[in-house]
Amino acid sequence: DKTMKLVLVRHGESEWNLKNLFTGWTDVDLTDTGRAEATAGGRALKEQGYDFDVCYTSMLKRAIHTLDIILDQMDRAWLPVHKSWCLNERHYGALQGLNKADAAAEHGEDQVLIWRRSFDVRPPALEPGDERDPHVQEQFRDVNPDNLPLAECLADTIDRAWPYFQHTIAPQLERGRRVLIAAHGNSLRALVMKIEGLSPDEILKVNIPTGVPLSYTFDKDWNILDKHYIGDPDTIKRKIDAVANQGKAK
Ligand code: DG2
Repeated sequence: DKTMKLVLVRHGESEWNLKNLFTGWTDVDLTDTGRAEATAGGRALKEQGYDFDVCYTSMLKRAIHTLDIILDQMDRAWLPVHKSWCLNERHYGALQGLNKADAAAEHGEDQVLIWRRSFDVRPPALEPGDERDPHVQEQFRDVNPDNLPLAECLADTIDRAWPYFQHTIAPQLERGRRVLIAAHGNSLRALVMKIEGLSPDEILKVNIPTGVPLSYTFDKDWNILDKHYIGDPDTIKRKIDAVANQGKAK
């Protein structure tokens, strides 16, 4: 079997997903619902016969804990896990901590859609030295400061997530290793855009549900032989619509 197997999963519901706040690099934990989503995702992977050789995640605990829960469900807590800031969520700049529905009421739903889903429009940046500035956060002290953002559009996230995928993850897949990546709505949209060769217009409409594994099978030339979410189609559609609707004014 010369096919390559990759599964992507967005973390389960976080404390700030529940409050509908722009999160980005804010290091909030999962809610009980989020932990239950991760448990269900891990169980579904096991039931459907999935297995992995190596795992990747971000440096943010909502993704790390989701991966831990999934691996526990699969009795694979011993698998190697690599953490990188390159898989962190898109940095949401000065929007971090604002409510998405309030922002839509104040600035309009069109503006919020641009902030959330445009390919190359950056949200407003943090002031350097802001307590949310990753340059002053201990968590990112080992990252080259020149690489740390004050705000990112999706194109910026692609510029760090895609080279990491190409140089670090893709060689593992090409050697036949089965890979699981636990990351975030927009860092996964960055990977999906490149993996599927989508245009900025096409990726605008892509919303990734929380805690639902997305399975890809490629041939040796990276053509997609199969792509599907693992779970009940109605539940998945409801979750995708809920993500899309987070930017509507109440
Ligand atoms: C969300 C995504 O990130 O938000 O940063 O607010 O996946 O870590 O919960 P995640 C955030 P949207 O771009 O979907 O608004």
